[in-house]
Amino acid sequence: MHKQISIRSLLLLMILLPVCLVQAQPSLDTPNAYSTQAAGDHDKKMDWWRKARLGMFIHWGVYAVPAGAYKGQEIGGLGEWIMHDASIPRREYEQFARQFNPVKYNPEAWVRMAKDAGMKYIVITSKHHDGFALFDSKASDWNVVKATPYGKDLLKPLVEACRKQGMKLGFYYSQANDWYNPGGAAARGHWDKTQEGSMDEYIDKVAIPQVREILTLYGDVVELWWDVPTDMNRERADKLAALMSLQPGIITNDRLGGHHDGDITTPEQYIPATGIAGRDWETCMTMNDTWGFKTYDDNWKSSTTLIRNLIDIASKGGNYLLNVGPTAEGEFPAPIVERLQAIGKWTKVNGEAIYGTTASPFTILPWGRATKKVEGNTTTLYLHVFAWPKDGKLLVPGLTSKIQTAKLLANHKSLKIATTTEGLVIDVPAKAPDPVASVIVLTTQEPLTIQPYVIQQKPDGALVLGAELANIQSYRNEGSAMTEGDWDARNIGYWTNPRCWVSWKVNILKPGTYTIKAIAATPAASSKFRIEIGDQVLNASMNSTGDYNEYQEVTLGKITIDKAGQHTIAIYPGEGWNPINLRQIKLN
Ligand code: FHN
Repeated sequence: MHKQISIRSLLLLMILLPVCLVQAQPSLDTPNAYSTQAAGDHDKKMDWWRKARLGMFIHWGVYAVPAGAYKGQEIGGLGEWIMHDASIPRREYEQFARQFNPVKYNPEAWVRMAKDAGMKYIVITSKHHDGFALFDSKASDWNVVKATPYGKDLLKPLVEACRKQGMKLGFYYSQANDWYNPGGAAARGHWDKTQEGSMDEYIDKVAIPQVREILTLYGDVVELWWDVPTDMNRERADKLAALMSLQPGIITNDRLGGHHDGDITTPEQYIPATGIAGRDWETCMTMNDTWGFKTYDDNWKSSTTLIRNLIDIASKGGNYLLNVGPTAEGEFPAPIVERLQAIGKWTKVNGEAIYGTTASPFTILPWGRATKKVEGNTTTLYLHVFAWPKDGKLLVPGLTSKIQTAKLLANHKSLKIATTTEGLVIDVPAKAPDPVASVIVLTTQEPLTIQPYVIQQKPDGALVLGAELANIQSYRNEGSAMTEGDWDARNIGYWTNPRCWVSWKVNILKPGTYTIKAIAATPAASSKFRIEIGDQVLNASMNSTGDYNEYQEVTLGKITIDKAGQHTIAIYPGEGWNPINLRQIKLN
């Protein structure tokens, strides 16, 4: 499992926070791309993207040559940040370009692999923070044609392959951070005199012409993926935003800076707990721990995790932009190919339950996720079952609408159903059709009625409140509480915002005084929070467990519940709160 939050993500949050504040009070005098469009036009523009659900991100550049090592030393962090992280002088970094010769580059094969995985669009880094352009730029010689032995534009054949295979293509462009072209920004300042210059000049002479190039030389560009708005004041951002008129229908993200919030919000390396209300959003994520290729990063997420992430994201109404970091020779590393194939195998059978669906109507499903489609007066619910029931009965808690049909998506076999006071019970075969996620399709002509999920106290008095059963109150883009990790070991993580809180609805059979324990982790010296049940409040705290991944059982104190029946148990950050990963609360 990956770390809860990296320093870099924190930096990004800090950079984005002012953007969020501006978003709360949109400026009316200077329109942004989103606000200039009528709602109907905007929906039309977003239509293909909302149906797509899965895309491929490609981070490729000169950094694939050092591939994470410099002067014989492994440089920690992200592969594409090596120039910055190892403070490599410009002249030395240029040597890597002289070795960048991707003779095995086969864009036809790349697009085929994306397509076979079920991906509907590709976004490639036309220029990353090292300033190196993958295209034949007239604005800077620091590009693949002029600075490498390969000498050919890398975007052109990709555009061609996408056109042939019906794949949509978008470009990532690092508009502010540029560690090569003079005047470009750098997160912790320049380390080489030759980087220095005027940022306004850099914007006018490099960024603007280059963005114009990528928007005019390559046909339809579906997405402009800005990244990291360091020092992007309103004036600089406005100039770049104005270029979007070169590609009517282009979708932009929220990372340009200035007052531009774009069309989509882009959680990085995490899945928001409850989606992002009122916004289109796209989680971008690596398959291991780096975007750009590193020879020694073997911390691969399993195919199961990636497929379940896709389902989780679709169930919250978002898109998944999954990253590939090709080698300097132009190949996808074998673990990536293997994962793309596994994703493709699953989407081939179950794509109907992903593409063109909308978010789940359920807040909590103890065994997996759901997606939905509405056509005319028919609602189709797709139940993605991760934890297949051992007793052959799948309870869909709280679902009381009359269901017309129930079948397995994999083989279209009908399933027997019964409506009970607890919800819909589906008779399922003993063995899951797919151990990763099996999809059951329900249809109804009735409006959906779903009762809230209530956790029942066990006959022995124990009450287990798992992360997967929590109602999570999180806030868009400000850091949020969310469940993450493997299905059987999930936690509420990224709980960086003290305004976020979590709760569980429970049914107490036996009133009494209970000891509350948590399974949790935090690297902070301590963290303080409040547990509330009705008017009972327990001020609790935990000490450091050493790391976000080091879970310990901690006793938090006692609380009295004096009445049987339904209660809400909530946890709020208190004075002295520090982020924690919370896997479980238990009352005994
Ligand atoms: O710094 C970059 C990073 O290298 C990578 O490109 C990611 C992808 O979303 N964006 C930035 C960090 O937010």
